[in-house]
Amino acid sequence: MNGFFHVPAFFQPPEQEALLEIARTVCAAAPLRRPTLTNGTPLKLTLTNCGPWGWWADKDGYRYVERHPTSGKAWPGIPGALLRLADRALESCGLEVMRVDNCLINHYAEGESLGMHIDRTEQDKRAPIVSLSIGADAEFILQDPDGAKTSYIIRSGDLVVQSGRSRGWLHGIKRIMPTMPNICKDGGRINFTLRKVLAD
Ligand code: MD3
Ligand code: FE
Repeated sequence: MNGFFHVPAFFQPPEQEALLEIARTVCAAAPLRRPTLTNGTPLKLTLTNCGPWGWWADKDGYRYVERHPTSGKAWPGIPGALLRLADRALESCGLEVMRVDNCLINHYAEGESLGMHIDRTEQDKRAPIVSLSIGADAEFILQDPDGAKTSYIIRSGDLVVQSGRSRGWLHGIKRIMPTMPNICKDGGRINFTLRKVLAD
């Protein structure tokens, strides 16, 4: 297998509400900001982070930083409930639990998207990535090295885990679909990715 797991309905509405509350709390301390490509083009999503390391992108490149780009404050800690969900997610896929030192929180408003890319900013490029989604449905595209694309509809409560070979594959969010009901009252989608950034 390629190490790609999509688990529909991995977590239920009460936990989805709990993740929404976590996103609100993190955003109050570390507001959502819009990154840019190195050429200055804004990305079609906003993001924030919790944990010792936070992903950020601007004219200086794609990297993990210890401080919020505009407030200059350290990122808030990763809530225990989120770390426990990551453990549960890895166990459910038969993977070893890992030390998580970043949670990237992506917010997609209606009409936003994420172009095809490979996640290679992490020092440890083999550690799995655990992804939890709430809010609107999204079309996710995964492309294998032969160029073959597979499309997945990712819904509120779904888990995606990237490990093994597919960890290094191109992927993106093609579109956010109008979704009712949607616990994100603005009609958007929030994706949490839990990562091990630093190698041991
Ligand atoms: C497949 N986010 O933040 S998460 C990202 O739903 C990102 O917001 C998407 O891609 C989102 O970088 C997808 C699931 C995911 C994460 C990493 C991957 C899928 C992946 C790395 C390689 C292949
Ligand atoms: Fe990615």
